[in-house]
Amino acid sequence: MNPEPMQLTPAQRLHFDIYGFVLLKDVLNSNEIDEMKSALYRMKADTDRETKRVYTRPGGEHHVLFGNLVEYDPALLAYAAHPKLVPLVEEVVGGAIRLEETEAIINRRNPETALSELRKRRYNPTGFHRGTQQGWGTYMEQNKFHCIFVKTLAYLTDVGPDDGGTCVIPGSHRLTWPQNEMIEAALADDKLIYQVEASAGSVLLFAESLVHSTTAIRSDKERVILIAGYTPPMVREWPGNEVNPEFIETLPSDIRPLISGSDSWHWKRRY
Ligand SMILES: O=C(O)CCC(=O)C(=O)O
Repeated sequence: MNPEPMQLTPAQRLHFDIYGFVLLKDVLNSNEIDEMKSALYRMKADTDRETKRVYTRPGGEHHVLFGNLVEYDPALLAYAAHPKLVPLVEEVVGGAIRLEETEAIINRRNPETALSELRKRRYNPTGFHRGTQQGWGTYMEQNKFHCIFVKTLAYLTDVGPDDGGTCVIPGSHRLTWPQNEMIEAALADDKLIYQVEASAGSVLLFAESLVHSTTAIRSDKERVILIAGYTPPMVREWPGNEVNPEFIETLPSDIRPLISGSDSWHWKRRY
């Protein structure tokens, strides 16, 4: 018999509905963290990574972003198909899901920015954005908030107040305000911003309609995060995240629809 799929507790679901995110503690164990982190450092050193379809967006010496990761290493595939996380994402999407993207960021303090500058503000978001919005990317079903684009962001290093935890504008996931006006208003009063602090192995589950940002690091610690994005199966992957069909053929049949989106319009809803 299959075990009951994991669910958000009522408190976690309420947090998600009110604020647009919830931090899940101790999701990944130390083996998983080590395997995922070492795959990402191997990728960073691997000049041949493009042959496995990985894309790279360098943001300077101190910040590198990799994408389309599942073919690169089984530990990264395992994160995208994580049995603890997939049911929770399905719950807030409202049905079966497909993988839309995988990305990772390894970043440090930007040596070109004076620490005194970074100390002037409580939070230093580097670029607030969102990938969908209230109205066309969200819906209510049986009184619960749902989003058709949801991410899980795993912290693979401990992230304290100076270590660049993700910044969010809580509650923005349900607002129809123009994005720029929300960002401007929140930057004018930092009580409207929340910066995540988390131990390694914690996962931030959030709706992509939530305005969020990478945060400049003030400490000397390097941060490593791993991200997976999901949508219902009829939605396309983010450009650059196309997974090789030959690789999909090699996958166990139970995760093939998740990685490929093959269910398409035959969406198995939860309702
Ligand atoms: O770097 C972070 O903490 C946030 C990453 C992000 O903005 C995203 O996944 O869209």
